[in-house]
Amino acid sequence: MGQPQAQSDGTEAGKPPLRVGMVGYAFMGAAHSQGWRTAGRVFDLPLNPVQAVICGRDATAVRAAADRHGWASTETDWRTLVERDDVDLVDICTPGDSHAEIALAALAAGKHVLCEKPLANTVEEATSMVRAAEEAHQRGQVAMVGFNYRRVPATALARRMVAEGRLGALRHVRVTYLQDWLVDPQFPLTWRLRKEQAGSGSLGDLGAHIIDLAQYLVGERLAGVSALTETFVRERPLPTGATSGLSAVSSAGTGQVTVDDAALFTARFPSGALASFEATRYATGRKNALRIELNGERGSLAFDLERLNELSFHDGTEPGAEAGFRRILVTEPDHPYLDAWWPPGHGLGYEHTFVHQARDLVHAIAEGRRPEPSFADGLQVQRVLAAVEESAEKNSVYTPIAV
Ligand code: SOE
Repeated sequence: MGQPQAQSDGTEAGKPPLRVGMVGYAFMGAAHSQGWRTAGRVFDLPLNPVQAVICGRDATAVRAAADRHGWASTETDWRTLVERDDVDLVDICTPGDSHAEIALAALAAGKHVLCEKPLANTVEEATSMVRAAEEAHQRGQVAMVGFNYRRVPATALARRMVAEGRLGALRHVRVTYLQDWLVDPQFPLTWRLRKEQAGSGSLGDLGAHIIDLAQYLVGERLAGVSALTETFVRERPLPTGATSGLSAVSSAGTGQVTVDDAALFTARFPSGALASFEATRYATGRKNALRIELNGERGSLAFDLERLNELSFHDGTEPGAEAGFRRILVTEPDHPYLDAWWPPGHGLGYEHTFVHQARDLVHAIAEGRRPEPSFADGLQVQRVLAAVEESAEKNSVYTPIAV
């Protein structure tokens, strides 16, 4: 007795609910659903997440998504969802061209907001979102941008080790995010390849992740960039019907690709570390290879998303004859997030990052504090993306990042 009672939906009674309304139900919608469904079952949360309503334009498809992912009801117009009295938080999992409009309406309606990355398609949109989020914060609302790779236990541990000074002053930050789903020139022209919907290509989709992750690990914001971007295949077949995740079927007719296929840039951190970034959808054989290596005067750390339960650490203060990179298996209960999960050695995966994201957001809401990453953090990443585009247009001219 005295313990919270489990309800039939597996969450705990006796806690105030946090009723979530999600807009979008494709790849990211499915991933965020996992997060909301599981966070309250694994972690002892101050609020009880409830999957109240999911929204999509196709009534049949959104009903199927609700049944599959555990949502209690459906809407086909996001405007109705954001006005519903039984929604406390709006989770935006749509393409970037609708982020600002939905977020502004949700904040105006008194809701907390979680918005998938990148925060918006332009700096202007992101700026308006930050302004609205700051005003809403005065009313007790919370707004977070979804950079889920901060929530891999190994990256959170890397951040802790850098902050503790285990690497000393940083000299190099080397980051790549490599996928290959566009290698086939017959892959159709989905929304991710259209500037008006996606904002940019590999840059905003993959580059945004590695910019955020690098800045999070280093604990500083980039000062300026020199960039190259390229669109290797400029015309592609048009898709037929719905696209799912990264796959789609093509039909007759072609259209113009209006985003970058790959983006490369070098950058400076204010404390002097040099950084290099590469984001591409053309790295044949690489599926979701996000890798980061940090070299400091006392040691180095390396992480690879395709081996996400591991961190490589070289302690440069050890005697040279015995020193070398060693593998830290990040599954111990005193590693970030892991005290709530399985015994040591029983690793986690991609989907758990969304569970951790939901957990952290629930805590921020209950405590009334700004979450990390905030909309302001999302805006700053947007400014880096804009500087990369500007530099690439000017043949790699070093471009300072606006503050
Ligand atoms: C597609 O490139 C994608 O799904 C991104 O949009 C996600 O943010 C990333 O986590 C995986 O790849």
